[in-house]
Order: sequence, then structure tokens, then C-alpha cells
Amino acid sequence: MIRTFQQHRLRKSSLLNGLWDFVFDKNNVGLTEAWHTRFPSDFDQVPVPACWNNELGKFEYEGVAWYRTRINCEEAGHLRLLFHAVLGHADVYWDGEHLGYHFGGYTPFDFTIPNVTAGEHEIIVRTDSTLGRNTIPTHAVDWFHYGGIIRPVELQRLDDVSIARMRITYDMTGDSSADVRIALTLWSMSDASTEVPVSLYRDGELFYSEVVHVPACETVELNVGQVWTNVKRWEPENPALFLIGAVAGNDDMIDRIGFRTVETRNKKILLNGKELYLQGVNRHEEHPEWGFAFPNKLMTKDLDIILQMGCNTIRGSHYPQSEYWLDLLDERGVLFWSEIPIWGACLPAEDTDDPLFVQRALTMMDEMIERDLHHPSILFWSVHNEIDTRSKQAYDLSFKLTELVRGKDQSRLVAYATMHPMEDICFGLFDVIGINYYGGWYYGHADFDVMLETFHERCKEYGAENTPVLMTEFGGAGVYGDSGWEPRLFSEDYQADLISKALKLFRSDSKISGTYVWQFADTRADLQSRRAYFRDRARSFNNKGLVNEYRKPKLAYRVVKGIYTRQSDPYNWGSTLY
Ligand code: ADA
Repeated sequence: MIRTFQQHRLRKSSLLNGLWDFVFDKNNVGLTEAWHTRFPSDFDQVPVPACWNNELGKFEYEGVAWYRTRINCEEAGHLRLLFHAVLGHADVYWDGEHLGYHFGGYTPFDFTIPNVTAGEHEIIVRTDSTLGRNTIPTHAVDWFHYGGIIRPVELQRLDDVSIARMRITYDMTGDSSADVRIALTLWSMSDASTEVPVSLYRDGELFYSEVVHVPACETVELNVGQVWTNVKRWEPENPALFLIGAVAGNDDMIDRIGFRTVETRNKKILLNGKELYLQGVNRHEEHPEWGFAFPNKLMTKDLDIILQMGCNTIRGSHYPQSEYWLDLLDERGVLFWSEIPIWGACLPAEDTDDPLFVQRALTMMDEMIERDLHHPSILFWSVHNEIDTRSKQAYDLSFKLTELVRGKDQSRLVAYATMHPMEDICFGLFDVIGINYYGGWYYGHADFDVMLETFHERCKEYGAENTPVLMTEFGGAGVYGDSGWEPRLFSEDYQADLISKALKLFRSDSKISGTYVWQFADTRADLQSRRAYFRDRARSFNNKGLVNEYRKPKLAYRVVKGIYTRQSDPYNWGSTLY
């Protein structure tokens, strides 16, 4: 399942998941040797979706790899080939013809192949997981450099006229009334003009119908506006959701929305007019066995563990996470911070305005919003993490990204996470400021109060005195199972004590609207025998998880749970065992 609900009832769709032929192209000769027409014979097979690094003998490979599968079309017709996510560069070939190229990693891309004949066809994908100075993320990033087709591949059969896009936006006009707008894009691949009956449904009930004239080989946009009364709002305690279905001739599309408002006032974040205090964690969608090809089954468990801890929010560090995950958050009323993988702690300011880097950033942001616009759980679009926001280059990039976001979606808050809270020059551009600060870890003693005092003063200078502030990262490493009587670095005790003190301080600061502990689970770090970065990551993991990589709780999990659920004094954690 890609979503928790069915997206098409009429459009035929099948998943091309399974074993695909696979070969590394270590010397990058595949293009010159035309592997897209003559796939090498010495291939082996890997599962799709998956990261190849999780297969035996492939752990450290970063570079070019080729995939192949064959499909059998029972009847002729138009097809849509949809990749839900491929890490890095992807070139896709259909029967030897180049369909197109995509750069990214966590957002979908697709190709339409008209008039496909019945019979066998070959799909070949050349991927390149190499990270460099102008890729996003860049080569210096604190997570493992996985490669592969990490999310499902879908093959859909399209009718002569199909639905290319459905966009639902609204303005709340009262507690339970909204002005709703539906924009439906119809696309014709037929040589003849047609009259297409279109119907729109809300939770299965028809609310609009019309016959639309679609000229041959053209695109038509149908815009429907309606006033809806008696709509229940989407709220954490009662996350009301509505399935919106569109049927156009023989094609259909179903998506889901929720009605809520999000705004800021005097440093506070308001959801449906009510002030929020955010209690959260950062979550990578990663697991040692699956890498980034995270299984749905584990998502429900991650969410259960996080909710049991008393969280009402999650930061999706540091890239667009699975649609299935977002559906779960919508259904359980959990607030989400979504971001693109610009991870800049080691990114020199002058690399930030490389034109290709900027272009890739804008495209990723655009693709993330396109995919996820309808999820009510998403409150924040975050444009970057820890770039050098003391620099003009970072200011310019932030300006471009915030403009793009506001141009596409005004129903959410534009955010970022700064690692320079005392020197940042970008505060004024954002609706929400996230601070990443590792007092008590990288900075020795836990000087959070000094940092916050300077930061709050600086916000005034930059016109951000009313901007809400979230602590988006803080914490320290604790190796699972390592405890003792002395507060040693890397022990569970040190980690728990540090987080507990930090949380207490942040919660007593009325200018802070919430916290995201770094991080939910230990994650595989970018530690490879040949690379110099992150050599301090014991066991090759970022050990700052509240649970280890297999989701077993550390002392810090219990301590945070005690604080977030206010069950007990966190220092008396023994009584709050889960
Ligand atoms: C950064 C970064 C995280 C992680 C963390 C750490 O702030 O945003 O991805 O690398 O530091 O553990 O050092």
C-alpha cells in the first residue's frame, strides 16, 4: 500500500515491486556501452523497493547502478510509469528509449507512455547515488549514503482522457463552514475532441457534476467552488478527514483532506484558533535493515512508540517522508514538520548559491508541496537545516525558497532550523524559527540560557520578536545498554540527564513554543572506511536516539515520556516505565 486508502477505483494500477535485475557500473561505462539497450549479462537481482546497501556485499557502494525489469502488457494502451522515490540521479528507459531524468530522492516522478503495444516491454533505470558539492544533500551529511529505488514503482493504465491533477484548497469562513475550491486538470491523449462527464464526490456523496469538452490532445482545467457547511475541523483530538473523489469518464482520482487553520500571533502558533505547545521528536525514516525503504508495518509501530511518549508532533528530519506515514499522521492527529534534505552543517556559504544547487532546492521544495499539499497534519514547510544563515548567500537562498512556498501554499507556516541562533541574519524571512543547539554535547557545558538570551535580543533587531520559536534539535549520544553511576559521555545516564535539564529549561521559557528532541531512534551514520567525516559516531550510528535503531527504549525515552506526559518527576523515572 502506498497510501492508507485506495487512490483509484477505476484507473488500473499495479505495483512493479519485486526482484529486479541489477548491476553496479563502478567505472561508469554503462552509458557509452549503451546498457539501456544491451543490459549486461552478469547481473544479479535486488528487491525493489529497497536500498542496495542492505543486500550482502553491497554495503559501502556509492555510485552508478542499473536496474531492469520486464513487464507484459495484455492489451495496447497508454501507460503511466510512476516512481515514488529513487535516490539521487535517475534516468529511465522504456524499450531502450530514454523517457527522462529526475534528480532527487524522496519525491515522486512519472512518465506517460502513449499507445503502448500489447506484449513484453523492458524498463531500465540508471541510478547514481553519488553525492557531491551541488547535490542535495551534499556529500557531507550526517546520514548513511544509501542508494536505490527506495519506494514503490507503479504502472497505471490511462484512458484517452485522464485526470492529471486534483487540487483542493479552502478558506474557513466559520467554525464549521468553508469556501472550497477544487481544480481538476483533465488531459487528452486522443486525436479527437470529446465530451467527458465529470463527477465530484465527498465521502462517496456526489456534490458536483458537469460534462466537460476536452479538445484533442489538450489539457483542460475545471474549477469548482462551493460553500460547505457542517464540516468538522481536523483537530489533534478529533482528526476529521474527508475523501474527495473525482471521476472523469473512465478515469478517477481520490485524495483526502482535513479542514483546519494555522496562524501565528505574538510568538504563539495557533491551530484552529487555539494556542499550541508542541512536544516532539525528530524522526529519520531509516532502519538498519531497510535503510530508507522503510516498511509500512514499522511506521505504525514508530508512531505508537512516539505517541506513547506524549508527543503531539514530529519533525520529519530531514527529507520528505513516505505518503503512508503522512496518512497515519493525518489519521492520528499528529502535527508534522516537513522539510527537504538541505543539510548544511558542513556546507560552505559559497556553495549555497551555486545555480544548480539552488535550482535543485527549488524543484525539491516544489515537488514536496505538490505531493503533500492535502495532508492536514503538515503544519510547517521547512526549507533548510543548519546552513550558514550568517551569510548573504543563505539569505538569498532562503528568500527564494520562502517565496516559492508562499506562492504555492498559504495554509501553512514557513520554517527552517538554524544552528547559528546568536549570529543568524535570516530570522525576518520566516513564520517560525527552529533552533538546533547542542549545549552539553558539542559545546561542552549546557549553556542554553546564555544562547537563548542573546537569541531573543537578536530577534528584536531582525523584526522577529513576534515570530514563534521551536527548539528543533538538542540532545546527546547515549549508547543503548551503557549505563553506570558516573555521568560518562555516551552513557544512557548522561544523555537522559542532559535532555531532561534542557527540556525543563525550554519549558520554562514562555518565548518557546515547543521542543523536538534529537532524535527518535539511532540512525546509521555516514561512516565509511574511506571517509573522514563523523568519526565520532560510535558503532557507526548517530546514537542520540531515545530508542536504539531497533526501537528499544533507552533511559532518555522514559525521562522524556515522564516530562511530556507529566506523569512524574523525571528524576524519579523508575515509576514511569512504559
Ligand atoms: C545536526 C543535524 C542532525 C544531526 C545532529 C547531530 O544538528 O541537523 O542531522 O547531525 O546535528 O547529531 O549532531
